[in-house]
Amino acid sequence: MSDILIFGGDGYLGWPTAMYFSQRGHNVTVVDNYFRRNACLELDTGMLYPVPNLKERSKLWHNITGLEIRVVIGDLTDAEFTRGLFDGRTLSEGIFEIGFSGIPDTVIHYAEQPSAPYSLLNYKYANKTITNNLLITNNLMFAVKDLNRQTHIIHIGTMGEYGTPNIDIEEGWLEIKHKGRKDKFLFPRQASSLYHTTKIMDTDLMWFGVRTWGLKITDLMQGPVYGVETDESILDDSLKTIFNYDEIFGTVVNRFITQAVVGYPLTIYGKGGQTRGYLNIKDTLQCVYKAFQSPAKNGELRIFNQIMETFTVLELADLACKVGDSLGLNVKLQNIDNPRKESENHYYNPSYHGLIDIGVVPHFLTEDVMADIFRIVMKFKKNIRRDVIFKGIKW
Ligand code: USQ
Repeated sequence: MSDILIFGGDGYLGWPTAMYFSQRGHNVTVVDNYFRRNACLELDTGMLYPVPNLKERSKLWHNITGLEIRVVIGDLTDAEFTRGLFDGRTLSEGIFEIGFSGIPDTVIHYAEQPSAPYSLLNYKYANKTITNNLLITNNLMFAVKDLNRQTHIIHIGTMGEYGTPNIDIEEGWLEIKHKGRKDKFLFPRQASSLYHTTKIMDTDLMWFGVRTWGLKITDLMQGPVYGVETDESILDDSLKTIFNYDEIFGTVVNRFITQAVVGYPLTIYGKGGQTRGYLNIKDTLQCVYKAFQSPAKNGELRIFNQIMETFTVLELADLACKVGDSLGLNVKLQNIDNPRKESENHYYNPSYHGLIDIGVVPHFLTEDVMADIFRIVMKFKKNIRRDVIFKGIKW
């Protein structure tokens, strides 16, 4: 049994990850300051269904499974608060119950502002994204450096760090030959949003920590995630993760399904040739778990590309159309002027075998899998707000 700290335990991926680890017998503590919920409220993004707060979710989880997920509410940009999670102070202040050693074996770091459009709303949201994301990563790094260098950090990066270069994308590293000599460097990064740029900066911070202090870190370069249910959330409707379909926090597959359900023509940005690597939310959990089971070594920044298959936006729209029609919906598509600055027709050939090599078994986006997500969204059709689907936040 391991002590696992999950930073950002209230988010789309954080809460399902907490249940996944708890179900497998680990001592799980989630930390969150409700950044995402508050941002949804502030920006009036709407949600498919209401989600109980962390304490309520944890109580429900305990009632159903007999297992305990500890909850700490606090702001990880505060270095003292973060350090308290590693040196037993928080324990002595009575936030943790007996059982938590105060020395986590693994920290899973999801506590970041995850939306590209949010980061480009205006300079204030750009600043919030930069300060939140970089301070939390830096606080975590220093806490581990000063208080326990055996803690394995699993950080969620993004495939967006690489952008869409005209060469094959490797898993994190590239060997370069130059004037008869060679060396290995981080793969060139060129993000197309400020949010994605903070993830590049995270990687740079962590690479510094690994080189200088011998920290052990896994950085998972994740593509856009889709889906709702996991094997744990199906135990009760109120254990479902937060599901956004709005322009700011909704990712494209979840958005297209929701749009199809309410008869809103699918919002294909530009030509729709943008290709990305996608994964089911169930695979995020699997990938993080496998990375935890076979940790990086001290002095290693291990990078995996966390995607299972690639699609263009058009391919996703066609799939949503086909599946929606088979469920009796009349799905329409529309090409709208792309509010983002991104290539709409580009080379894309990322490598992504590292996670498979350590045992991940992918779920693919088949018609059946998409139909299951459609059925869940259809159950909540009355909650879907058309006015939050497209606002046109420009880069
Ligand atoms: N897109 C549309 N129509 C829409 C929404 C999106 O055509 O209504 C297009 C976008 O222009 C983009 C693609 O679909 O080309 C993916 O967009 P997205 O909003 O699903 O994903 P993105 O903004 O890239 O960000 C999401 C997560 C982020 C994560 C990233 C992985 O929000 O946290 O890091 O996926 S990746 O894209 O690989 O960088």
